[in-house]
Amino acid sequence: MIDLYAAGTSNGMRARIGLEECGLAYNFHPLDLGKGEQKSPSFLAMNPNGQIPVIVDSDGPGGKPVTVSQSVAVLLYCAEKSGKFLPKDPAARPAFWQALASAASDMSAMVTAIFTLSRAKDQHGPAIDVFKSMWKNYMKVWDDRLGKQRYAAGGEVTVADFALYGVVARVKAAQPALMEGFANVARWADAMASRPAIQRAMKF
Ligand SMILES: N[C@@H](CCC(=O)N[C@@H](CS)C(=O)NCC(=O)O)C(=O)O
Repeated sequence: MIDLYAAGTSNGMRARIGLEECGLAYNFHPLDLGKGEQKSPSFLAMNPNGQIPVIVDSDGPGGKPVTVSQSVAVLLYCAEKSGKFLPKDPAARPAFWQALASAASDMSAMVTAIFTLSRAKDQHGPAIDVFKSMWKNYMKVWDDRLGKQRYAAGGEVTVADFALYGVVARVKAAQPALMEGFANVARWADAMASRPAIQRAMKF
């Protein structure tokens, strides 16, 4: 059995989407980040960074327990364990790696910067504008790509879609202006949102 420790943030959503989409049974342990539950000694023993998500699989590789943090590592763990959502064709893998890396680094970094600076007590207007502009540049590339192909890495759903959806869904809810003007991303996001596993995963 897998234990998932998460909250309803982009990274928490990613992990839960991975478990639901891959059909892996899990116990869900919601954490209240506002109360600092992610900094408790028992949680820090699982992830010294003090951040969600974390999964603990009592039946990991070789039948041994394993603890995994980092939302994209959790997605890849779920994909490998279930044999789903990783491209099998070697020719399709570079586009997959690229899509996953963009979602994991470019998109997540921009969202973290924008959300963190927006919440800060001090004014950071010019810095936020720089990050919003970078977000829009990345989104323009995603929008062009999703105008030519159905999913993040090509014609099939992969964990890159789940990584990207976690970020896009969170931004759409928290700062909808950042999603304006990207019709192809919006269409893709609607298709992702209609998946039953994603609907189950989003109920935090
Ligand atoms: N790179 C990590 C980032 C994890 C992360 O930033 N988690 C946030 C929520 S989205 C968190 O736990 N924040 C609470 C804190 O830092 O105290 C991942 O992808 O899992």
